[in-house]
Amino acid sequence: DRIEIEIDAQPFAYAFSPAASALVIIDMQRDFVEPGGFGASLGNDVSLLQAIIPTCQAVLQAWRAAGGLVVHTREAHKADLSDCPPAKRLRGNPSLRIGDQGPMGRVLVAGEPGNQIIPELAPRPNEIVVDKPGKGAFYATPLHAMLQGQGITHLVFMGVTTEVCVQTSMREANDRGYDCLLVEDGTESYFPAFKQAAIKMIHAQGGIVGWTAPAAPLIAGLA
Ligand code: TIU
Repeated sequence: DRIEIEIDAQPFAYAFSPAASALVIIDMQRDFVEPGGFGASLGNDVSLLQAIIPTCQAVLQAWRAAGGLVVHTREAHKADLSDCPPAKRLRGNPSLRIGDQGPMGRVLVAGEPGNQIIPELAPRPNEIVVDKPGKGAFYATPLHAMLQGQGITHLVFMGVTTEVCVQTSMREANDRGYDCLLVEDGTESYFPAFKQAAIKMIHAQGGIVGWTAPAAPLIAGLA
């Protein structure tokens, strides 16, 4: 399992071995992708995010076929909200606050219907699911220790939203020494201009945060 795959990416080619890499799918939960959840409560049009689901499915299928580790994250708080800072809960003027009862259960609370990964990308029993109280996947979670325990050095990111939880997680990962690739058409924002800007920020300055590439060369490389 030392095979190295090299794919065309920005700002230069990205090389990884599936055995030392994880696919990290950020927050593809109903709260952000379906009407009535947290994303919608903030005033966003969630249909934009639904468009990436087929691409995410295709990458996930190729990754699983190559035998790579898969990590799914969920932005999730404990039922007593002890891990939700008041600053996060009280900011702004959402129609529903974190912990409030909404159409898909309590907003952004672990175990509620809205907090589940969408069925199209449902985790398998052998895959890691990380509940994260912050925007970043490494803050207050066991993710880094789990990845280190499995010898993971490279992370391929997909999910939502590009400039919030995906970019925050990728920056956290970069600072922890991982070589990170963002799948450009496997991520989306409620603000298309922010997605484009985030992609440019990540690979500017010689890959200051990492690499970006479309799904097609990644899928071809894994085949
Ligand atoms: N609001 C928004 O764009 N995103 C979040 O609150 N969480 C994630 O990105 N997952």
